[in-house]
Amino acid sequence: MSELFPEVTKPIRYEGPKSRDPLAFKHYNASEKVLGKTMAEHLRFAVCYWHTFKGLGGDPFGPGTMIRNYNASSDPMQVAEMTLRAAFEFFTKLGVGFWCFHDRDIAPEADTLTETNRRLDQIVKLARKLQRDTGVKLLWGTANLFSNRRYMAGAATNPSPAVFAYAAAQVKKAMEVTKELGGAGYVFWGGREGYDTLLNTNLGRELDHLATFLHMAVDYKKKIGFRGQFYIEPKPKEPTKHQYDFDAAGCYAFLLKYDLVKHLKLNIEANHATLATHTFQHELEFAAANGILGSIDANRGDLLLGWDTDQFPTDLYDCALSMYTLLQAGGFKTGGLNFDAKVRRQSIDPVDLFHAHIGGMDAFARGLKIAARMLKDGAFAKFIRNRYKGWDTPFGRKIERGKATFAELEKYTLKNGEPRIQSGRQEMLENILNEYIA
Ligand code: XUL
Ligand code: CO
Repeated sequence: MSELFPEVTKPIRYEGPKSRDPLAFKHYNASEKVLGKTMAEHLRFAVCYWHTFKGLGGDPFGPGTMIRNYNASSDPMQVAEMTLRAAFEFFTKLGVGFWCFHDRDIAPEADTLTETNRRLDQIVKLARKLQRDTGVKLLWGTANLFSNRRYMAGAATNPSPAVFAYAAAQVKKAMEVTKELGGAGYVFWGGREGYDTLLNTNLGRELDHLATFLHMAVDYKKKIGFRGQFYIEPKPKEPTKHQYDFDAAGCYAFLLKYDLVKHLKLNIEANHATLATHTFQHELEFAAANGILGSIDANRGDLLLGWDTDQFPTDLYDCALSMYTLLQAGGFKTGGLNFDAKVRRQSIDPVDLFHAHIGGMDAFARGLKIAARMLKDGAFAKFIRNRYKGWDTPFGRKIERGKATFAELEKYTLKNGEPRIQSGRQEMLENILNEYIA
């Protein structure tokens, strides 16, 4: 097969901020060190298979617009192989270290589970070879438990145990192939786990089933010796009206209630955060504060569109603030920045995929450098420390340790009267932030 990306004759290089070449990095310099680690080590970029190679620009008003040469066959397995080869050509030319996939992205579903699994094995064999040849690694794998009509009412939260069982069989296999490909993680995104109307839904029972499902996955993980990290990916709505893994806080409560918190971390997606009317940084900060920040699906939404538009990240504030939270949390361990993002429907050329990813990688590289400077200077940290300094006095510490009583605090207040209050200095801090972004 001819190359998919003949326009890109050589790997994308770092040329620095003065470069005007649209096919060069201006800020992402893989081997450049920031706070003691290379940018590649910090950012751990991954390309997602579903949008980048399987998405062709279809929307509710019309079919795909993009014609790709790897789809030019009537044999679905030949298409699968050609797509995989094209994907690895893309990864190597772009210079990313990782990829992510759903089982059904890489191998098409057949009429029976046996045949479907055989197809998957065939493709995974090729993926193993391509990973070995190129050095590209698997950040995480996952199962598509939402496209097939059997999952219309959910997978682990389906009213039918037979559908639950099908989903279990599918996840079992997806975990096996993720292990085989050396995946650093495995993601559970809610898919259709949620409801469209409570008139037909037993919410409590469905949540119990979801927890049972995840416990079975934890058991199987141990059984096969898969050492990758499990993640759950919050999303508040779409495709269902209410997704159970609504946001980071909702997921945390669920994990705590069902004793799963030591087994799963979160995969935070920027556009899912905004759908939940949170900022991206809020979701990361909440996860970090509770020790469950795992990985990131990098993208952005559109303020004027209320759905998961999955656009490529370009907002420097978002990139800087998210990296600031990540750096303070100690950076990625098993996770990375997976571009769960798609080019717009009119961006029909294969080269558009390069522009999109180069832009996203440059935006996060800038974000990383800005965040590193913010961290080094310590301006915000110092301000925050000072704002809470009352808690470092013997009086504050006693309350924090849970050693004070209401009666004591009443006595203190009667004696000391009205507390002195201080400005939050938001505008000053925002001005300081702007100086870092510039
Ligand atoms: C859907 C979404 C998924 C997950 C993987 O909104 O983000 O692509 O990341 O299933
Ligand atoms: Co995602």
